[in-house]
Amino acid sequence: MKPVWLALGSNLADPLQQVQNALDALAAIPQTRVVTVSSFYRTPPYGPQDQPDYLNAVVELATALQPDALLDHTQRVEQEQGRVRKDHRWGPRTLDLDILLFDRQTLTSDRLTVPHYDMHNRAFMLVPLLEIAPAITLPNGTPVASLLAPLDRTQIRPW
Ligand code: J1D
Repeated sequence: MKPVWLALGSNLADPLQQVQNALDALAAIPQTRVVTVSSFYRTPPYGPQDQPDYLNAVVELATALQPDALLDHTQRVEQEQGRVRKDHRWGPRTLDLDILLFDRQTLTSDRLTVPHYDMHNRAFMLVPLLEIAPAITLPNGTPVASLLAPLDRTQIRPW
């Protein structure tokens, strides 16, 4: 079993329910268990501002799956749980599951970039990650805490 850190994000009207459903679905992935879940954070949108605040969290999994197989499952969960019915049509995606770190591996493929390509800019990923793994490092040895140091984290609050 290898440790994996996943970021969860939702800005649905009821993101708490979205994220709780996602955690249940993650716990049901074969050869995988949920080890630790961070607190839930309320974070202002990064990027386009004309949208609601997000609920962000990070979960540590232990998995015997290969990275691509785990991604198949997380993308399935996004599809199944991350859409809401609106006027009989599938609404926009409301759940994001991003693989931040997969053991100590560095991966670059069409589907997957690990460590996550933009985590160094995203305090909403780094704050919950460091809550549950304060001493964690990137595969190249860089402490994740040093990525957070230059970022503004003042807007990241408890949900
Ligand atoms: C896609 O790229 C996936 O579908 C995969 O196929 C692939 N991928 C590559 N590397 C991956 C990896 N390490 N983990 C998972 N998938 C990987 C995903 S992606 C899409 N999408 C980029 C996002 C989604 N989130 C947002 O857009 N602001 C706050 N406060 N909180 C948020 O959660 N999320 C945002 C934005 C709108 C930017 N702002 C946010 C939040 O990043 O990596 O191509």
